[in-house]
Amino acid sequence: MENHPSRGGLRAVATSAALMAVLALCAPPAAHAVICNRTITADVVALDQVFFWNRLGAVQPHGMIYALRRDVVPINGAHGLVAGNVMLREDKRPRPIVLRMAVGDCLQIDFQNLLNPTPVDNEQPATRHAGVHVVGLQLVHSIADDGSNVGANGSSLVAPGGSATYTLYAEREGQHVLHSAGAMTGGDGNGGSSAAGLFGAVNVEPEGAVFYRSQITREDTELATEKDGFGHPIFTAAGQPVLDYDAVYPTGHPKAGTPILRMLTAGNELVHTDLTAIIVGSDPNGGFGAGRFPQGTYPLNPVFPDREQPFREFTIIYHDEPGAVQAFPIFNDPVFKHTTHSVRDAFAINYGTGGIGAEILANRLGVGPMWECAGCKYEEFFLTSWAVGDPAMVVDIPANAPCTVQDVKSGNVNACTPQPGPKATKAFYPDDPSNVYHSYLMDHVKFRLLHGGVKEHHIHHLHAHQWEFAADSDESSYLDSQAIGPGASFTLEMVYNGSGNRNQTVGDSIFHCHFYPHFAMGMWSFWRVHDVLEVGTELDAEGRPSGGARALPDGEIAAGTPIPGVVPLPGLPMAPVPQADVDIVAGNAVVTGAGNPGYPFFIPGIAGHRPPHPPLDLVVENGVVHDGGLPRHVIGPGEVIEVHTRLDFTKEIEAIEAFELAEAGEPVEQAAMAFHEQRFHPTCLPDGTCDTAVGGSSNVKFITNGLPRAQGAPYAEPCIDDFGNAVGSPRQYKAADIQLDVALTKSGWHFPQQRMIALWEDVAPTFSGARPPEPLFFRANSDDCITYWLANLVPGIYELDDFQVRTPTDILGQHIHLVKFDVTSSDGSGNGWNYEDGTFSPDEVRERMHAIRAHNNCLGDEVSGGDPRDGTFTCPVAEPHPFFGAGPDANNDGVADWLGGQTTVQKWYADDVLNNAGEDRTLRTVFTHDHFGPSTHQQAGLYAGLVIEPEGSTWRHPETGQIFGNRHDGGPTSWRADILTADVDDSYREFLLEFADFQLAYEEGSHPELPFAGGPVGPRP
Ligand SMILES: [Cu+2]
Repeated sequence: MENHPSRGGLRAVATSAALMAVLALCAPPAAHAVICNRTITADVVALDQVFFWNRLGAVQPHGMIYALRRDVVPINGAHGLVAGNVMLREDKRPRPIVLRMAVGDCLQIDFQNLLNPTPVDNEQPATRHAGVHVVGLQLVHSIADDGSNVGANGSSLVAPGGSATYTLYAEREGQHVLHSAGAMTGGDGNGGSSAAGLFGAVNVEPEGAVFYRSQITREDTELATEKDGFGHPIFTAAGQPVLDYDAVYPTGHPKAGTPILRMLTAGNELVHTDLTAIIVGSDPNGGFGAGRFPQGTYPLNPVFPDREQPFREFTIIYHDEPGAVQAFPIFNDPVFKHTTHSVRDAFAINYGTGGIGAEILANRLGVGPMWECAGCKYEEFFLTSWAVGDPAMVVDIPANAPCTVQDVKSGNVNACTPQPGPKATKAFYPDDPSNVYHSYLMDHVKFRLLHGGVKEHHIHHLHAHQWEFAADSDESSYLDSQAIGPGASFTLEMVYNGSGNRNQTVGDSIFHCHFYPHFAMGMWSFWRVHDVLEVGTELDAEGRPSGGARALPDGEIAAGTPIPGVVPLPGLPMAPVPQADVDIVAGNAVVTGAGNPGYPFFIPGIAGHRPPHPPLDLVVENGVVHDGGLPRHVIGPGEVIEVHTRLDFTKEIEAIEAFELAEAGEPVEQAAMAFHEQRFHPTCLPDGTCDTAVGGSSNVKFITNGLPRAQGAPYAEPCIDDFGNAVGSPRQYKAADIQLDVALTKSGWHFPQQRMIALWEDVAPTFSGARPPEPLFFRANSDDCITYWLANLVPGIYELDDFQVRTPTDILGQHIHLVKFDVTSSDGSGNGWNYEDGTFSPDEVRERMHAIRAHNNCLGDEVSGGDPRDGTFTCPVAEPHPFFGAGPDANNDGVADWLGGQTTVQKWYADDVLNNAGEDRTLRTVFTHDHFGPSTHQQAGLYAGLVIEPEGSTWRHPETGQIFGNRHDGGPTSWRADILTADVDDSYREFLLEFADFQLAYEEGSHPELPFAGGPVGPRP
């Protein structure tokens, strides 16, 4: 503590009194020896480990990681486990190590440095000393527990071969970045050993907690299942296996005597270091309510109605600057690298990435799961598992084979040619095959969010679920986006019992860095919420899904890819077993039998291709379907014309096989809707206690949404209270995405491809210049049930300009934050195995019609017709948009631009956010944007804001006095308003500001050769 020079007698006295008080508060640990509830031991080594970032081929030859000694083996058995001769066991996926302890425990890390004494390549730091430094935990014995070499302290790092012990104490729940302080910086400030992967986490659980595995193989599910006297597995009356959470591997098994699910041995040694876990507060092997934490463990907060349940934990570590070797040599090509640099695999979560560049290139090269996806154009298929598989999957033959690291680094695009077509035959690591984190509907979930990287800040954003910044405060900020910097960490406790949120929405919720360049460079993953029990995919002797096994579809791997067994939380009603059967035939899921097959098998997609729109997604108004003449469908292989140059990534479908899908849902979708329309499903507890009487009065019911299917919400009606009742005041918005030349400054700077959102009645005045262009700001009152219509009047191509390459932008969506919605169908995006929830550009509608007509040998064309089958799905013909008509012909191609225009539906609920006094704090300010092409055009203006006002408010223009929100399209609206609240004394004036960066703009009169070069029609600001 610094001694400040005194500036006067009185001041000096005050200062020293304050100093004394501070000293008393931080009395040194030596004076109060730490008393450890338990001492947990972890036998940790550091090793060099090559790992793949994903299935397309990005690789980390210079990888350095931590692992438990029991999880590594010698590379050369003859030399034993010595520094430089170490690798992970074959069945163990390279992942950041996660050590767990509880409040009041001590953690003793017995560390040995088994790194190669010399760097394996010139990407690794030269320093080979290493240790384990944990950010923020207390040192128990001495400064030697710090795992560092700083100041005048002795070094607590060790050279290769050396060992050290670090003992740490935890005082409060949370999570702590763990890393080596041996090589903290490297060349170009790249972060040394952390960039290579040498980091992990220590998670501190509530006092007394016991930790279990959450995701396991089918084999482990079977081994952990209770057996009868004959050794046969015991199943509940509803067909689920009865689990013994404390089972150990049997005699004769290579891991005999080791706990299967429990992460600690009886002697408190950590034997599992999974990213995911089940955290339990008391004995899990019991009936209803088993495994709970003691009452009073957490303060009350109405957005967390039951914080004492056992919970599922996802450890999510963002990291950057890994120096990954890319999948394809084109990333190092002297010309092309300027186009591909910003889309390489460079930003990661838990040693996995899904960079958009390699995905698009794989499609263009005809390799990987997207190898024959004709409909995959550009940014829009980036996140759909239907086309690209689950993110960060690792397979036996990567898509870039036979390219080597040397080929890729050479920067010579001709150094190798990836063998075209499907090559991979299996996905590895069936308990952890991808960057997908699993739970069941209604599971209480906490994210342990950490930044293990070295340089950049990130914005963790999660779809369809929220947390509060400080869950222990009932006045804390309600969030779905939060900044995190290197070394920092947060616990994100998910509101309303977590999985599926208040409306029990099944499906994939993506989380990603909201900095788009980082997102595009691979920083994204999924939280998958299941509606049926998953016991793990049955595998054959080679580790592939067995014939007839339930597995995920795949565009490349014919046997499909494994689904981990998702261990049920103890003491809670288990998800039912799937009703209809699933097996994989030639990569596609085949559903047989009646009832719900479970997510994602009710979604009628084709593996390796873009998924269909959701059912009940097209607007029907006065009996007219807003489909532009093209009904709901899914497309398969086809013929395309494509360009991929440094400046142009155009792709057009020429001929395509398409299959019409019922707008009301195919039979399998209707079966899943019927399942989710039933709120209570009698089921069993993990210990075998059942409620098999339908309508019986026990608590053993699995809960789903229970309200009828609706437009924009086929499986999870958002306007619902916590007891399953329909709620909310209806509010309707009708909006359109438009493109026009917008003036941005008084001096005439303008942007010809400005893309923005306007309400329907505001579109014409905005085009004519009568209304100044502004971001769409719109409002709802708390408890409003919002139906949002989205028409897309934007061209299907972003034209080449001085800023960006020519790219397809064939679909736009309205992704929204904070409000409640059905994530499969109102996410405004196409993430994971969900539907493609967006509105096609009229250009895309006509292009698909053209290709379908070509495939079916229709006479004439999609604009004028000319075939007797015109107007059927076989020979579709474009229709004008029911509200906007056929539109202008701004691009002078002889076809009205809006011919074929569609309108789709989103449904959102502005639910309340109560404090302990029962006051509604409202969701407040809600960001909304397109999620299909944000890297292309968010900076071109495509963003908006929804503000949730107090319940019962009216809104008024501050200057004209006009009342907002009474028009058929939800307008009028503005960035400013007087908010007249129910209690007039609370009324306020509101100004809404949308900050944006990288706005594209041209000087007045520059580049007359560009499209729309005539300058803006509209007024200057
Ligand atoms: Cu980021």
